[in-house]
Amino acid sequence: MTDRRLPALGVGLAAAGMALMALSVAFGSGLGSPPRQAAPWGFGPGGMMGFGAANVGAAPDPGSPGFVAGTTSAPRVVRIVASDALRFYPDIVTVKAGETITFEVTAMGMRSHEFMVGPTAEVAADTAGTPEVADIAMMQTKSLTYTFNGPGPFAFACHAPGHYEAGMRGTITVVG
Ligand SMILES: [Cu+2]
Repeated sequence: MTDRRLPALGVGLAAAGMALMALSVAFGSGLGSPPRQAAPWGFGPGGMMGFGAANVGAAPDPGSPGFVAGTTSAPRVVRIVASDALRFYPDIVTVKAGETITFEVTAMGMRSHEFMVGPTAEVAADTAGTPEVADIAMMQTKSLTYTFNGPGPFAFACHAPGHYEAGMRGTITVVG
């Protein structure tokens, strides 16, 4: 598999981008968030970089204009793409201390994935009882809601066989 990683990455990103456009159309007006003026990723030169860094969530991050902290009764939605290249986009999510986040995780490609979130050590060890959604199949979206109490550190990961080892993980940055 290693020798196929690079071409697979390009194809996976292109497919993910196109599918994200469809997602944006489908969900762009949901949840009372401000309407998007434009897709936050690009297809032109540098598009891959822009895509990787883009906030594909439905709502502004902490520190951004319009940010509203998620609560247990009204979680903030963060959308995560799980790619065939065994990566999450974005792979860094910023939350406010104490925030409740609903992760909407889409398997953008042929592979099935899992999404686990919680304290970094437990996520790294795949500890039983750590919040997780499993068997996110091709083009399927599953949701997981989690409240980030305490200073962390927190992380998320896919523990489908071989995926974590290949680097399919992300970090949560908690801000005060
Ligand atoms: Cu995976």
